[in-house]
Amino acid sequence: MSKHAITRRSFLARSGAAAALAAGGGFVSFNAWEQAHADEAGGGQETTAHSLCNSCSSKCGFTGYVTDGRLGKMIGDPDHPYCEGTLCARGYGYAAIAYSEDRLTDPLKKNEAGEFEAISWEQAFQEIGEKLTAIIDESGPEAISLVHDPRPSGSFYCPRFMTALGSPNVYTHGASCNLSKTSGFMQAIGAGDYSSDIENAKMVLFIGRSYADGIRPSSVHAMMKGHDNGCHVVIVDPRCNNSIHFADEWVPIKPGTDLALVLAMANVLVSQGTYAKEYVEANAIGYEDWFAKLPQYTPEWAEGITGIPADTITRLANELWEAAPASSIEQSWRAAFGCAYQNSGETGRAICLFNTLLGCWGEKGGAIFYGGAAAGPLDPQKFPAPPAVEGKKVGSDEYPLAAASMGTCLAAAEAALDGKMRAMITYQSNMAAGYSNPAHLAECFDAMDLVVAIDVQMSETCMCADYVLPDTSYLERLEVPEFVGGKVPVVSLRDRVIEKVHPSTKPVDEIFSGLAEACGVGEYFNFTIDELADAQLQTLGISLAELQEKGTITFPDIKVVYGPKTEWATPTGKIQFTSDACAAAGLPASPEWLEPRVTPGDGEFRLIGGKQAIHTHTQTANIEPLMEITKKYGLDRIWMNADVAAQMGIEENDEVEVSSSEFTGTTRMHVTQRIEPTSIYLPSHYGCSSPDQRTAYGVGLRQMDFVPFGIEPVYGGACTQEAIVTVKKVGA
Ligand SMILES: Nc1nc2c(c(=O)[nH]1)N[C@H]1C(S)=C(S)[C@@H](COP(=O)(O)OP(=O)(O)OC[C@H]3O[C@@H](n4cnc5c(=O)[nH]c(N)nc54)[C@H](O)[C@@H]3O)O[C@H]1N2
Ligand SMILES: Nc1nc2c(c(=O)[nH]1)N[C@H]1C(S)=C(S)[C@@H](COP(=O)(O)OP(=O)(O)OC[C@H]3O[C@@H](n4cnc5c(=O)[nH]c(N)nc54)[C@H](O)[C@@H]3O)O[C@H]1N2
Ligand code: SF4
Ligand SMILES: [Mo]
Repeated sequence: MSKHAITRRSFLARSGAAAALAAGGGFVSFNAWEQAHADEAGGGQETTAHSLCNSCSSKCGFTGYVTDGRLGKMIGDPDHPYCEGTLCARGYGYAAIAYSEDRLTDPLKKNEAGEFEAISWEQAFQEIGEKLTAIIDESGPEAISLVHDPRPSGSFYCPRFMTALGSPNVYTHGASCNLSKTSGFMQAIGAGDYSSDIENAKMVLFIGRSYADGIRPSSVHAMMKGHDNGCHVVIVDPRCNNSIHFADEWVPIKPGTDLALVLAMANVLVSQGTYAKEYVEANAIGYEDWFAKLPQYTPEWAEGITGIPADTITRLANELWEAAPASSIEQSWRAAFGCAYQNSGETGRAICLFNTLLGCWGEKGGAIFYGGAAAGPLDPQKFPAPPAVEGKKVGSDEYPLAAASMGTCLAAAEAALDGKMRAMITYQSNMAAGYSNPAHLAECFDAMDLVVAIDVQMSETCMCADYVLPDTSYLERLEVPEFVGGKVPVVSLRDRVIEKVHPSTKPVDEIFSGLAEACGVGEYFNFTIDELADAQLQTLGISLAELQEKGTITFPDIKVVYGPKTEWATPTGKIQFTSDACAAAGLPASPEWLEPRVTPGDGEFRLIGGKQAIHTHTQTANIEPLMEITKKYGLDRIWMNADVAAQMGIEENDEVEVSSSEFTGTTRMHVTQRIEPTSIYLPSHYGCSSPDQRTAYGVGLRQMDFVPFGIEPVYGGACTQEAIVTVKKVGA
């Protein structure tokens, strides 16, 4: 609980004036709600603490209000750059995890019969420690691996633990998120991310990214501002996604063909000579090579592949050029080229080259790069660093362009099948359900000698594990400070908001310290999380107490300065229209059209996924209030184009059977004009197969079940949309 507690009485005194204003304006604010419910709360003791949401990777800052030990309210922190004072529905809903009846409460061990039995932490640490050290002794530290979805403390403890054991095999969830696009960007511009300055832009083209569905509140705010400021927003998506509310135009595209669109738009500009010639000549290498290839990629050619009329392709290219440099193709995140197809990495590369033609890098309204702050080096006596590990991650030879910071965890899992990977630890990762074909991943886990899953509920990955270790919920733990880049970068803090609900759970720092001790490398973990957080902050002249009080502290000196960007962290120091690393890996030196792995024929569809605003990946389906919304609005249904459905005699809400080479399942159909005819859309959050998640279990279908296991050559992404399905009405 925060030391900076305020009493209910003082909070109400401060909020009274705001409540009066709100009532006069004809709407009820949180402050007015607070007033109205003050009596009901029985005047209990209220405390507050700043913390960070854990429902998705945005980790928005909020203030938690706790009455008599129970969380009652959360308000987004105005200074936090991702939330800007607003949390999304998932943020509120996911807080219920702390009180979920399906929480893991004790360490579990799988017995001979495949059932889990509760054991003590001492036994868990000791047995896992013995098994890990035995595997290291027999097969070397490269036979163990760890997969995590980076969170503040996880990003510190996971690599430290693995480095202490001598293993380079630390992976993020990236192979199922943004690995391909990040790796493609790296080849072109030497950076894995950029941001479209949509608030100041004249035009932004979104390709397979929906701010209004795959939510980060600040992105939604920026899109709203951009729209209000007259920015021309275009959405290229097989579905008319919910960002249409802030957009002018939906351009339906056949999934997996975005590379053809980008190549053709580049051809339009280069063949007309309407591109930022001086900028390209001064900042890029290899453009002559790419330009020489472009004439074959005519808008008419691209129309045949993408389904987008040639004159629309020409118009979009010209509109982007007319708006340049205050225009860009937005960087996207996951879907179209994060980890979807065997051409995802190359699509990412081509998008960076197209933006270069616009001369928009660093420009106001263009595509900009954020700076960030970081903690300085720690006292080596108190926080001794384990010796650096020399070797490369498993998978980096086969997937040489996979960004080294992420690696491809799928290759690590597959290495189990030939006995090379013997143990895997997962932290806050549901790899078995969400990263590729679950049946294949279960085989990989089966082939390992040891699988340890650290989670808060019985995920599908936990079901594959030999040991399951129960973390505290995010509301119950302090984590290391989180540095966030932005127009003005910040540092912010996940702090304890409530006391532990289940006494036998342990926070992530204690879990890794316990495991390290049991593996004989405890000397690298001889400090508390409070000491570590404070020491990191002190390197910047901030104390833990100060950050606990403020929640978020800004670094205004590192703010974005507009102007053409001319420095590039590529091997050549230039924007690389040709990349030696791509050529060495067997790709063309500059991007060319590359087909997706599969293409639907007559009577077939490509299965695509996508986020819904009220759910996160697989982790919120078991949250009752969020699942109620799903059920009320039939959000677990799949989508089919209305004309196609009419031809097939399928109507709204019909029960349908969906089949791929891997899986067959039944669900209900949503018939709509908001999807192009060759796609079937399956929302990404359903089909939980863990009976212990009683709310989520068995609701809807799981996209990954239909997807054949496959890894994008060279880049290492999961190829999550290289899946063909057929659909028929049940009983027809
Ligand atoms: N509500 C919610 N918000 C989230 C998350 C969440 O789980 N839930 N997760 C966060 C995370 S980690 C991420 S990575 C982001 C993901 O954010 P996004 O990348 O926006 O996520 P998606 O919903 O997977 O895909 C966006 C759109 O791409 C479209 N699409 C699918 N295939 C193609 C294609 O081949 N071409 C084109 N042009 N479009 C295609 C889909 O129809 C969808 O509308 O969201 C973040 N925010
Ligand atoms: N089916 C499906 N698959 C997906 C996606 C999807 O939307 N649907 N999205 C893709 C994308 S964009 C991404 S980024 C990845 C994300 O991949 P993951 O990060 O693996 O996300 P989740 O599938 O939500 O699984 C998170 C796991 O962490 C657990 N967890 C939640 N809170 C805590 C905590 O405080 N401590 C610990 N130890 N565990 C906790 C949850 O119970 C859950 O089992 O998934 C990818 N795969
Ligand atoms: S975007 Fe929503 S779910 Fe994600 S961290 Fe922010 S409030 Fe939480
Ligand atoms: Mo993601």
